[in-house]
Amino acid sequence: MKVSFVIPFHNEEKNVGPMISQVTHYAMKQKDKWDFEIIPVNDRSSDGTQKALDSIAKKYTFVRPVERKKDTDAIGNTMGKALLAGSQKASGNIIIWTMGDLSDEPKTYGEIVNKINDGFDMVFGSRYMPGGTWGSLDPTKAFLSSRGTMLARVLFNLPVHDITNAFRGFRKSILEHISLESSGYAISPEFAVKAHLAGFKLAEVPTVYYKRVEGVSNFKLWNMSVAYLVIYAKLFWKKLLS
Ligand SMILES: Nc1nc2c(ncn2[C@@H]2O[C@H](COP(=O)(O)OP(=O)(O)OP(=O)(O)O)[C@@H](O)[C@H]2O)c(=O)[nH]1
Ligand SMILES: [Mg+2]
Repeated sequence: MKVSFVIPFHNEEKNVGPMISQVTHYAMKQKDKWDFEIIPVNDRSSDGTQKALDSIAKKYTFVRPVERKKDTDAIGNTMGKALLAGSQKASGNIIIWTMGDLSDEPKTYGEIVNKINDGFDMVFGSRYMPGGTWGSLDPTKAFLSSRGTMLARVLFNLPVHDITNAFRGFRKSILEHISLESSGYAISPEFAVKAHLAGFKLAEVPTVYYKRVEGVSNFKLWNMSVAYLVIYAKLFWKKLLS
């Protein structure tokens, strides 16, 4: 079994080193259970992110960065495409999406892998299930993002509580059955809902969210709320017609 950690980075020069060491440190401890690789995906960073990634990749062969220079996305946010590009490069049978600003709890990685080994196809690090917490996340953002999943639970009968967070693990093979259209953060709910509607088994494990300490958030609350609603409307309409 091999786990590919796909990590998006955009202007995260201060977080690149600590993030890659954090994941490496955790994954090395699991070496007797699973092999791993790290696929950082940087696009359009104007700071030293790429330089930092290149120097780490020179030292560690399990770090295989993807650099994406050009993008034509209208809203200028390519986090979704970055996650997909990294996932396509992954050689592991399990992929974990985890954020480059150190917002995810490493202990959750192992819990996600265990759940996938129990037979689930996509497992979320969940801030909103019992036992999970949104930690230092801004309360307005926490409120809206939890409502985002609540709406998906009502519309699509989703069995989990946190799909607006990209943090999750899944079998790489799912990607052969699902095509994703969102380029930005809406890829997170889109992927979850499409996997559920396609019959894949979804589960969740509690996690804690840490607000970034270094760098600047790329997340635009209003744009993203609209993008989430648009993708839900499209998927709901498709469900009604099917
Ligand atoms: N490759 C790539 N990574 C991105 C892009 N936009 C955001 N990211 C990365 O995706 C991760 C999550 O983005 P954040 O800006 O922290 O957004 P967020 O976590 O939803 O928002 P905050 O809670 O405010 O931090 C970070 O590691 C970013 O560097 C992008 O366009 N391309
Ligand atoms: Mg963040």
